[in-house]
Amino acid sequence: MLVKKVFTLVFLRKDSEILLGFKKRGFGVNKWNGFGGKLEPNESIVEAAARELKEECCVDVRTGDLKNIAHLEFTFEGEPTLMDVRVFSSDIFQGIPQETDEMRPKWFHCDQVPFDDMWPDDRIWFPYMLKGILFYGKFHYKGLDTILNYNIEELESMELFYDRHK
Ligand code: 8OG
Repeated sequence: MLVKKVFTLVFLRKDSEILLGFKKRGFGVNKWNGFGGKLEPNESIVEAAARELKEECCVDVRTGDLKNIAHLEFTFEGEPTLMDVRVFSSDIFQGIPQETDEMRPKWFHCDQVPFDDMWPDDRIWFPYMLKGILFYGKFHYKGLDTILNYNIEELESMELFYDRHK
């Protein structure tokens, strides 16, 4: 039996750029990624997404301006945890990204995403996100560097996907 843990992941977009943060500590340290983390008690997923964005790079976003664009699942060989990552995007936000204890934010042109310094799965699914295709991605890892297998399913709607996966 896998124990599911839910995480959020937010990408801000501006013109042809995407905001990434260089993780300074914890899980995924020294990698560029979107902003996110675990839910707090009594918090909805989208509330957690907005809170984590604020905590990690000092930018405010209204929950109604966060668009759920993907569902990712990560499993690790020999480990009982399933990481359930809800991915959001927004081009409406308030404030200028600031460095915090956890993240150093930087805007990247969408053609210059630093995949060599990111999770190995990101180079597989970013193209879907950057083309605006909704998707469900599953990745099975051995350790933290090797993808043993994966699958990506394009989705017509996230609502229909979650209806199916209730
Ligand atoms: O709270 P913490 O910072 O540990 O949360 C982990 C964050 O990293 C969360 O936003 C989900 C995200 N994340 C993973 N695995 C992967 C991955 O393989 N690729 C990307 N882009 N993000 C990931 O946990």
